[in-house]
Amino acid sequence: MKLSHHLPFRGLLLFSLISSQLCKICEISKEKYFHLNPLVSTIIDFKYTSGIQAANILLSLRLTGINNQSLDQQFIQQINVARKGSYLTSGQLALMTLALGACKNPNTSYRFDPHLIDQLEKKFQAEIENMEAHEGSPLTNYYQFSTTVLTLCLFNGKYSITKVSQLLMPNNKNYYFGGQFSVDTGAMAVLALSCMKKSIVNQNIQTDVEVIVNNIQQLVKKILAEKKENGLIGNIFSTGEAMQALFVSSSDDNEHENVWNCSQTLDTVLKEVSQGTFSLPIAAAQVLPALLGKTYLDVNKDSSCIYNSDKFNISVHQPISVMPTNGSSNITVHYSVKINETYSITVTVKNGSVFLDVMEEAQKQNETLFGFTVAESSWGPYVTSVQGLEANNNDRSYWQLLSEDKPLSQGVGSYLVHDGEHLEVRWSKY
Ligand code: B12
Ligand SMILES: *[C@@H]1O[C@H](CO)[C@@H](O)[C@H](O)[C@H]1NC(C)=O
Ligand SMILES: *[C@@H]1O[C@H](CO)[C@@H](O)[C@H](O)[C@H]1NC(C)=O
Ligand SMILES: *[C@@H]1O[C@H](CO)[C@@H](O)[C@H](O)[C@H]1NC(C)=O
Ligand SMILES: *[C@@H]1O[C@H](CO)[C@@H](O)[C@H](O)[C@H]1NC(C)=O
Ligand SMILES: *[C@@H]1O[C@H](CO)[C@@H](O)[C@H](O)[C@H]1NC(C)=O
Ligand SMILES: *[C@@H]1O[C@H](CO)[C@@H](O)[C@H](O)[C@H]1NC(C)=O
Ligand SMILES: *[C@@H]1O[C@H](CO)[C@@H](O)[C@H](O)[C@H]1NC(C)=O
Ligand SMILES: *[C@@H]1O[C@H](CO)[C@@H](O)[C@H](O)[C@H]1NC(C)=O
Ligand SMILES: *[C@@H]1O[C@H](CO)[C@@H](O)[C@H](O)[C@H]1NC(C)=O
Repeated sequence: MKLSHHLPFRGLLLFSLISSQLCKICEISKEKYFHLNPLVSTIIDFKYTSGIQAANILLSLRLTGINNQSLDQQFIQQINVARKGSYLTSGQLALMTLALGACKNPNTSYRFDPHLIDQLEKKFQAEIENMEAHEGSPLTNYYQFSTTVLTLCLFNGKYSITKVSQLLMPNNKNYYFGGQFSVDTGAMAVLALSCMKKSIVNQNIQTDVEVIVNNIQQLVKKILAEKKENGLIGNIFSTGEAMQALFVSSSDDNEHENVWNCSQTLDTVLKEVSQGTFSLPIAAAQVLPALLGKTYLDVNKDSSCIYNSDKFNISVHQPISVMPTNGSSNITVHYSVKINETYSITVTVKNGSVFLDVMEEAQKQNETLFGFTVAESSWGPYVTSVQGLEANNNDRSYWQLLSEDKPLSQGVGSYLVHDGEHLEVRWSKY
């Protein structure tokens, strides 16, 4: 009886071990490392980075071993300035903690600054309390909540495993923005849950493990359902973190290889790298670990990360190829602000302009209808108000960006506009 019960399980275990190894192979081969030069150059060009950008970058550099002591110090300094400066959200503090603690001895790493973990535990508690008081809505969002859990898990902070595994159920509304599953958010949750699963198994606590494994499997299904023909998962900016989630969960889902061709995804991402798609340092930092087969769970691997910066020509500045702009020509663009009514205008801007230039031109023409404000963020300018109407997390409102009625995957500071295009900012709920 016992034997027949155990045999199939052992077969399954063996199979899942093999499949997890197959998945690990999907990282860029050494001969192709030069493809990553534009990413690396963008990342270490740190002159204008904010604290949160610096955290994403340091984390990425340490995980991939593309740093040296002087670079390391520069980013640590920027992070410390940001920590002392303004109020930090849970996810911001979590990312800084991940970056500062990455690649240290796991037994001492969380002692690099004990206050960091204490503070993060408080941020976690505040997210929970907000969810309990406001119908399940976190203070920030589930991407940040998951990053916080992941960090507490990796550095032995305190959090309720039972609560988290209930909150990170795959049908939770916080995985969705405007009815659309957020791949970035789901991926971060899978990373957090996978860390939790590991620590539970290591401690031999069986409670909650079933819920956690089930959450991981369902979330991975949702992530894979967002895979496109060309191998991208969600969009180009979520693909790196989705790959991380698929790497760490491969042992929970043996069917990965049947539905996901990892090398196809890798090839497509590399093509986008060469086209300059990752011109924002934060975008480059988020995609880089996966391309080298690393995940955020490697942050406290036993060995400290290996320095291998000589593999890249990082001292050679090789700026990302930007589209040559035709300075002399002008283009005509249609722009609308939609609240309940639609207010439209046609403006002329220089060829090579971004969405923000169009908004500024429209504002010049009629301040009442097209006046707007932005706030600087790690991804560039974020539109906070139009016509004086302010976006607000508490009622899940935001200004959505669209072109030809389709949501954009870039912000107003990055999106290049085309002649004759119809652009819109729409008052929306997520
Ligand atoms: C949560 C989230 C949102 C929320 C933000 C509010 C909230 N409740 O937190 C909502 C749904 C409103 C949102 C809106 C948009 N988002 Co968004 N968002 C995210 C997500 C999943 C997590 C952000 C986060 O918390 N990061 C962690 C914290 C620690 O960092 P942070 O810098 O403090 O985070 C703030 C900024 O990221 C800002 N923010 C969020 N999205 C965007 C987008 C842009 C362009 C800017 C400038 C800022 C910004 O809000 C965060 C919270 O305050 C990321 C995924 C990712 N990979 O980062 C996408 C992501 C950043 N968003 C993206 C996009 C495209 C948008 C929109 C432009 C979509 C659209 N078509 O309208 C709009 C922004 C429009 C505008 N008004 O300017 C892209 C950016 C890609 C790029 N190259 O620019 C990402 C990477 C998702 C993706 N894979 O496409 N977003
Ligand atoms: C680095 O640069 C040197 C000289 O410019 C070149 O020979 C070498 O192939 C480059 N290495 C990579 C990985 O790009
Ligand atoms: C961490 O501590 C454990 C238990 O004390 C020990 O077995 C392990 O070797 C240590 N790891 C490192 C990298 O020092
Ligand atoms: C996976 O993608 C690679 C690269 O695009 C391709 O060469 C290969 O044939 C694909 N494999 C399968 C099983 O589809
Ligand atoms: C570290 O890397 C930076 C950026 O590539 C380079 O300018 C600097 O000389 C390097 N420092 C050391 C000590 O190698
Ligand atoms: C705008 O510039 C791009 C790239 O330089 C060019 O291909 C395009 O024809 C230009 N459009 C107009 C209307 O001048
Ligand atoms: C483009 O627009 C600017 C400002 O309206 C104008 O000064 C310039 O002459 C225009 N250029 C062309 C080629 O039409
Ligand atoms: C730049 O614009 C001028 C005038 O509109 C046009 O003649 C020329 O072909 C354009 N060059 C490119 C590279 O698009
Ligand atoms: C839009 O119209 C609805 C119904 O008339 C109204 O309740 C709401 O306040 C309006 N929204 C805005 C932002 O003006
Ligand atoms: C802006 O548009 C409003 C509504 O159409 C109009 O009443 C106002 O006169 C316009 N202002 C300017 C400066 O054109």
